Amino acid sequence: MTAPRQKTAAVIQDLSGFGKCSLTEVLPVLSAAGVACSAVPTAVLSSHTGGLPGVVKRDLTEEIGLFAAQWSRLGLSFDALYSGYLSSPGQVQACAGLVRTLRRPETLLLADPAIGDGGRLYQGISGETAAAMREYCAMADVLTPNRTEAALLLGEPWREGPCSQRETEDLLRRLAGLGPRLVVLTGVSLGEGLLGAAGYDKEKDAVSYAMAPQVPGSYHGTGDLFSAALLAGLLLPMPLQAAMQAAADFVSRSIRRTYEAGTDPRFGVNFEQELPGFLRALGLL
Ligand code: PXL
Repeated sequence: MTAPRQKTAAVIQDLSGFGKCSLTEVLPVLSAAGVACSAVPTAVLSSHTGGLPGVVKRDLTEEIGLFAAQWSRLGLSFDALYSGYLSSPGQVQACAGLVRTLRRPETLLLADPAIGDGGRLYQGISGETAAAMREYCAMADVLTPNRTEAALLLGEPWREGPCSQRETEDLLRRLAGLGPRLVVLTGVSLGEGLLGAAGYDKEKDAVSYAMAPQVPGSYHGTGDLFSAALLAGLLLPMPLQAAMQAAADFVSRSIRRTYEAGTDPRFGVNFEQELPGFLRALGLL
């Protein structure tokens, strides 16, 4: 018997030295799930910008196209391209160029439009970057916004508080209208003490939910962690709802561990020690 071919992914986002987000989360999660990863660091930062002062940053926007050109000359292709946080319109456009260069018909493009949370754009993300992200997201197969990003992508005002199931499903359909065939909206609650995601498959016109216990507080990097875990499941391949549930449980348990340890929420969550449980949920252990 021949072993199934190893899946491959290229991850396009920043390398933030401290604070666990972007590449320092996405690469270990995908690698643990058996995916061979390549990385396009769009910038190198001393830490993420979510409440940690004095960040030192080196932008690598120009290198994005150069990476794509070399990889294209090498004849490389990937089962998935995954883009996350991109910090300027030029960086979003460079990422779109890389996608156009490296994407094949069978490549799954996951775009996590990491532009905001809590009703606001992230510090340093401009309205122009958000507009460029909206245009770029039309290319994606899978879109994974949180509720703030969903409102920003659709140009709608932010509304605090829970969203009804009807409103959520309407939102999913409108996000799919931007282009992606799968939309997974995070930060959705189907009841007191639960938090998770709502998914929409445009081809099947099917909505599904995945809920996990909600942990108090707001922890940095959990959106990146969720999208990485979702992609690991989708590449197995696993059905959308099962991949969403495994990702929601993994994120919830990682936050629980961090909360119980009393770690500063800006320092990122302890996902490392939850990786074995996540791999069991994927049927890999
Ligand atoms: O997790 C999103 C993210 C990624 N990268 C950097 C960030 C943020 C959110 O603030 O600052 C550098």
